[in-house]
Amino acid sequence: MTDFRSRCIAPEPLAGLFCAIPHPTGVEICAATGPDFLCLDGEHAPIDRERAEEMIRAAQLHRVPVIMRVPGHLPDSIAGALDSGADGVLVPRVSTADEARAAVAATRYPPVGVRGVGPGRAAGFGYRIPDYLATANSRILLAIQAETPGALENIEEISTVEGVDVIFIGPGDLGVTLGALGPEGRPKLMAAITRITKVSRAAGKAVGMFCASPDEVQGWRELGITFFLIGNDARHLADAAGAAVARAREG
Ligand code: 3PY
Repeated sequence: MTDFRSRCIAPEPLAGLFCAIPHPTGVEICAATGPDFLCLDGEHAPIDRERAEEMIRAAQLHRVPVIMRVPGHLPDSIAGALDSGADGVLVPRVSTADEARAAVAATRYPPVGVRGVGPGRAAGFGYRIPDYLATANSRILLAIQAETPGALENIEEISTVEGVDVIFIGPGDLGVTLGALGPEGRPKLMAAITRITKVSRAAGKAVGMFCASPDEVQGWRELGITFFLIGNDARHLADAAGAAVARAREG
């Protein structure tokens, strides 16, 4: 079976979900629906290290690849997710090539990077360290988020950083940081997304996008985007619950 990182790089179209409910049950419910991957939201949801490990375990029970959005690009933000067994990380707010290179280094063992060796869950709690060390550098996915004016300006340099696999666009943050909000801001936001996508694809990187709704996917695919995160578990639950109650009240 082709590993998850190879499928992302190919790039194969992939549909994933954010998991923001900080509990393994939410992950199991999402995993049971058969997404291509899950992404635990360690940037915006209250997921501590121990809970992240339980959530990763829940995804793996269903053989669904799982990555974690970490709080930043430095090793102390990234090590815990990988040692807990995540298949990769999504790193927010990468605005320069130096920050992208720091993220690459944090996800790779020496001599390529600076990741520290630990007998964590990923390495069978020490039992499988040699196997894990031999394969981790080539298996771990690194997706970085382009969501700031700096990323837009520096995308030529960022997209050529070796070891970055996916450039993931955060349209919410990009819109806010560019001051491109609402219908009036749409042309500016679209121009920014188009530039990031075209430059990144020309550099051979896969491009990802957050979509609040699956209806957005087709349009982005036509632009060359393949790696999608469609909403999050909390929002899907709220939408379904809200719709059920409204429907019941209609009689
Ligand atoms: C954004 O839209 O800015 C995101 O980061 C999606 O989670």
